[in-house]
Amino acid sequence: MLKLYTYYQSVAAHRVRIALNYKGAPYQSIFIDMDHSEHLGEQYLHLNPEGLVPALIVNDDLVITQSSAILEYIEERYPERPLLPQDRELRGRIRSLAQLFIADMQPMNVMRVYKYMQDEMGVDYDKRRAWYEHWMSFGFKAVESLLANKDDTGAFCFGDKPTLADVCLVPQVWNASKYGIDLSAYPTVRRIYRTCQTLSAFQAGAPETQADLLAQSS
Ligand SMILES: N[C@@H](CCC(=O)N[C@@H](CS)C(=O)NCC(=O)O)C(=O)O
Repeated sequence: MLKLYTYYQSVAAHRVRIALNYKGAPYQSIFIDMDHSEHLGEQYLHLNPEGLVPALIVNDDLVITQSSAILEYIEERYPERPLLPQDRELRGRIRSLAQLFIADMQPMNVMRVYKYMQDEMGVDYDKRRAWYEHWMSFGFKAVESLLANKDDTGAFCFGDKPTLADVCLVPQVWNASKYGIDLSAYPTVRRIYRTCQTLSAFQAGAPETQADLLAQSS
């Protein structure tokens, strides 16, 4: 069975959980407590020397890191419920939007960057917060303009079925909502987010339903 090293609040792990659940792929979650720096412990660094979550373990020994590589692996291994369509050009556009979240937005919003800003550069909370708000608005503005009033935009980012783009949109919106970013200027983004939330795969991948969070409140 696949094993996923995950942490409930990790945006990158959130994407992977949604995809695994959408495919109905059996997997075991192994929780990494990032609040207590478990991702920087010797055991986890042995798996992923970058100390970043998620990591997927295949056949008990192969480690795949990088959420976009993991998503592509899942798509190839479980083609039955595709998250990428047959149409090559459309696949290119879906990957492009997915990368906007994976490669451009999320890296502006990671613990190690904030820690470095705070501990090594003396950047105070308000300035770190301004950085986060700036890059999230910058990203969501671009996403809204790519999706609003476009023929291809349907109930989801591309048409009426979820794709990798939706799998990547939802965790970034979840994160922004949790940290109080005003999303009112992005109605299409919010509408698609709400539609995704009605699907069981997205619910099962959500931070609120993860055992590591539930264990904290029990
Ligand atoms: N490019 C990586 C990024 C992974 C990443 O940034 N993970 C965050 C959680 S969302 C993390 O582990 N951060 C730990 C840290 O910043 O120290 C991917 O897409 O998998």
